[in-house]
Amino acid sequence: MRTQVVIVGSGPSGLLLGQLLATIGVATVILERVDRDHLLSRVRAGVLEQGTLELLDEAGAGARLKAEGLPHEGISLAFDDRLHRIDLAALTGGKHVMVYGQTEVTRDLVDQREAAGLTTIYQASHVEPHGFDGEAPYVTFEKDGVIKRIDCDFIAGCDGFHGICRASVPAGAIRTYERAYPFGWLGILAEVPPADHELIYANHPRGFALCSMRSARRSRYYVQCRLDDDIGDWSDGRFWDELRRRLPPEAAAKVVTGPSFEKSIAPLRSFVAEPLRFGRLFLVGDAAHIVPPTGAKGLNLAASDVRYLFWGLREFYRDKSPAGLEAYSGRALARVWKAVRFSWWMTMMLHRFPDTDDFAQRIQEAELDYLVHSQAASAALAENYVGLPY
Ligand code: RFL
Ligand code: PHB
Repeated sequence: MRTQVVIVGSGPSGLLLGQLLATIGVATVILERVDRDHLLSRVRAGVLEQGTLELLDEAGAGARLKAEGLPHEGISLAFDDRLHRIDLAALTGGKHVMVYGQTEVTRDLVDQREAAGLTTIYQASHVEPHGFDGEAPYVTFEKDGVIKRIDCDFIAGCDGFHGICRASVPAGAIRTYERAYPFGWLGILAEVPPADHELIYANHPRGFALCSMRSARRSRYYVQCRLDDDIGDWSDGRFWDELRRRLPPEAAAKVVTGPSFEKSIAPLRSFVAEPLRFGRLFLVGDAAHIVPPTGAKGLNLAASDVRYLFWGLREFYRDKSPAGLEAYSGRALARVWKAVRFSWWMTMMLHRFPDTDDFAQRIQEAELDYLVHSQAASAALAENYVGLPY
């Protein structure tokens, strides 16, 4: 079997790249480890930058997003028992973000791919990229007990943090940077109206909390927890009590409780691998970098990488020029590192660290106070939150 680009991984990066390439007639095959139902049941990100919306639209997957997404023009920071609104739109010349679940983004892209009759091979195991340092790369995998091979021009490693593509690069050719944080986020989904019409990021002596949503009837909440916490010890009752204790009274009073239908703990990590190109293999999205979710940047960075790689592949196939592919790693990483910085900074400012001394605590309080009272500082947060320009 032969195609132009083999895409490993059918998460948002792989699907979006596949649909964009389809708009210029470039053939792709997606190899995905899990089955279709599993893929469509994952709950993750919720905040999309305008640049991500534009790219989804360009890929032909923007219609439902425009009809059902919730545009947000502000967020609130909560500390000292008060809410402080950051007016994203006023501080950025009218920009906003869209609240729309990653689960829905994935579904829209899968629908689009299926409608176009493009190939995705689910439950492909033992996927392995080969020959990407030469002119004739190929990928092998096992499906239903049979080993298969696809020859291609390029391999896009869109297979997430635990994927095989980054792991296939010789150790001496790649450099990684990492920071692990000493806590996790316990997240729930519940069929209850959100506490507020905008997101609330709370710094409280008991730990961070976040009020988010998926729709006017569905809420997404998170509380900072210990990394060794057992999910079984977090009953719904305990979760709701803890959430309300960490919010200012005016917000806590508006929390509507109900049974959760999803509950999980995620560790927080910053990670970057460099470069993003190894001959004819490209790393994209979580396969190359991870940010803590505090800045709402992971999915948006995946879309940012896809945009630059799409430009490079378009230049290669349409104009017969390798320049865009050669520029991919540098262009993408410049944007990645700024989002890594922003996500790290939001994480440091909003969480309680187990080993914080009094000095560090007072610095964190001064930072929050400065942030909400300085137009320049608020504008810097807003500019990053809505997404830096391309
Ligand atoms: P994904 O989504 O991990 O998809 C990778 C796909 O590759 C498949 N795969 C393989 N396939 C074949 N062979 C192999 N060997 C394979 N190994 C893996 C996997 O099954 C999977 O289908 O990576 P992608 O596409 O780069 O997308 C990245 C985003 O999913 C991620 O950055 C975001 O979810 C991060 N994130 C957030 N991002 C935002 O922009 N805004 C947010 O508000 C936000 N909130 C979050 C988040 C992530 C969270 N968690 C759980 C990590 C909140 C949370 C709690
Ligand atoms: C979410 O709705 O899941 C969400 C929103 C904002 C974040 C992280 C996650 O910063």
